[in-house]
Formats: sequence, C-alpha cells, structure tokens
Amino acid sequence: MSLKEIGKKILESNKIGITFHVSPDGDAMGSALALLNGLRYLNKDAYIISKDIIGENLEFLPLGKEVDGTIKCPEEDTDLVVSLDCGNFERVSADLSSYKGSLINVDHHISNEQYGNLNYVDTNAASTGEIVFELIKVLGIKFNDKTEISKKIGTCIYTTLVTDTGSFRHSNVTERTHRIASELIAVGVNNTNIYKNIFDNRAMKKLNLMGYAFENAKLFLNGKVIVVGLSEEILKKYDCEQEDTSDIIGNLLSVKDVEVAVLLKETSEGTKASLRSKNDFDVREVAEAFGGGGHIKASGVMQKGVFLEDAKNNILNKIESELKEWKA
Ligand SMILES: [Mn+2]
Repeated sequence: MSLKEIGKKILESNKIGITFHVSPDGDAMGSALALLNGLRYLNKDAYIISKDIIGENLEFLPLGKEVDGTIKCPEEDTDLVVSLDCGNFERVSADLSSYKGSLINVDHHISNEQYGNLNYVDTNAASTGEIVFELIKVLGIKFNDKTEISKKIGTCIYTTLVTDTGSFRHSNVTERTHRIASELIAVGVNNTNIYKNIFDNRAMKKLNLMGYAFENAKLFLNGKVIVVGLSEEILKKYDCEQEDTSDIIGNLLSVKDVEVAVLLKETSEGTKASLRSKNDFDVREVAEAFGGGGHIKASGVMQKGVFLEDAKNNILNKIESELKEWKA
C-alpha cells in the first residue's frame, strides 16, 4: 500500500475518526493531532476517538484538548477510522467492536499485525509522525512558508520526533529524521518551547517518586541489568498512579555498563514492565515472551495477575537466558 493510496482513501472519506495506542505517548498524540489539524484545515469532518486523556505535558499541542476521553467509539456515519502508532488491534484506544467502516493502520512498529483494511507500516521511520508528515504533504498541504497551519502541524510532528528518539539520540534517528526536523524549524516551529513543555513541566510529586526510584534501583546479572520496582503502595504514597514514568527508565539506562533497564509498576490487575536497551540487546523478545511487544530497544508488557516480585523474577530469568545467547 502506498501513501498515495492512503491519502486518496482519506480524501474520499466523509467522516473520519482518528485514534492511536492506549496510554498514548508523544508520538501517538503528535501524529494524531498533526493529522487532525491537517484534516480540519482541509475542511474535513474529523475527530479524535480515545479512551485515554492527553498527558498534561502534551496539552500544549494544537487541538490537544480534544483528546479528552469522551468519544470512545466511532460516531454515527463515520466511514473511516485511522489508527496511528499502534501495532495491533487489541491495543487501539478505541472501541471498534461494532464499527463497520474502513480502518487505516499507519505505524512504524516492527511487530505491526497489519490489522487495517489499508496498512502502511514503515519500520525505518523513527516515529509514526515521520510518516504522517509525508502523508500530510500527500493530502496537499504545503510546508514551505511560515503559515499558522504549518506551525501547528509542525509542532505536532516535531514532538513525535523528540519523544520517539530520546531527543534525537537513539539509533532509530536517520537522515530523514533530521531533514524533517530541519523543514519544521524552517516553517517556524519553536523547538525550545516544545522541550520546555514536554520535559520542564514536572509535578513535584513526580520528582519525589524519581528520588525513590533512583534510591531503590538495583543491579543484576553482573551489572548488565538495572531494575526498579514500584509497588502499588509506593505509587499511592507518591500520588503517582497515573503518572508517565518513561523519563525514569531513560535515566536508569545512563548507568555505566548497564545494557538493559527494567521499570516495573504494580497495579491492582498485575504488573506492567517497561524495558529499554542501550545497545542491540532485543528487549522486544523479552516482552513478547509474556504477551507484550514493542521495539528492539524499547518494549513493554503487562503480566496480569502477577505481582511485583514474581513479575520481576520472570523478566530477569528471561533476560538472563537471552543475555547468554546475545553476543555469544
Ligand atoms: Mn511511535
């Protein structure tokens, strides 16, 4: 499927719902809001479908307030739903169980299950936003001067680049990533302002939780693996049950000689694990062993009905056996 065909289908549709993966990150939000701003500019009837509410640090994105968790399934007469940055049908932040229209799936996850009627999956894209940027051009919106709409869409796309590349430092960054960033700066996107909103916007309680996490981080497997476990009790104590913790795990990886970082969060349903790898150790394989997924260097898994200690041991055992094969 080419982007041209995807664009054609979008332009032919009358009422378009836009959705993404559950617990949406900067790429999911930025991609969806870039497309929403673009479609509104083209006078299309488009709206967000989401079970989730936008994170506080992403509320600055144009039309970000429309991700308010009120529309959870397609409205009547919707003839197209576009799912962005979501690898499989089960992870979509929308109830599509009684939806009969078309579904477009645009994504960059290697594990994508091609669940749409039309699928466009580019695993070389650092963010789904990279693809949406090209798609918006295909839809006929030009990025060649400092117009309001270029700036709005550009702010959304730039956010996807920053958040899915660890601020342009991960190995998924390509020449194209920087070329797009350059085009966006040229139309007046304020990169400093985006960073301030995303990263310098922390609640004090979050800083306190980070203190707890770093204080209690432990090394395993000859210092190759660092693990932090946040029990339900601790998350309650710091009032951080809903807080995004991706910045904690990024910091864990900064420890010398560590190859894999694991952050475990216990909930009443089980334990969520986020995994990151510094070099080429494949954390997706570890997550997949327990029904999760993601990328080689970033993955996640929810172990339902398994509590903190057991969840930690499961993950560590799997990493131990993978580490033996890795570079063996
Ligand atoms: Mn992504």
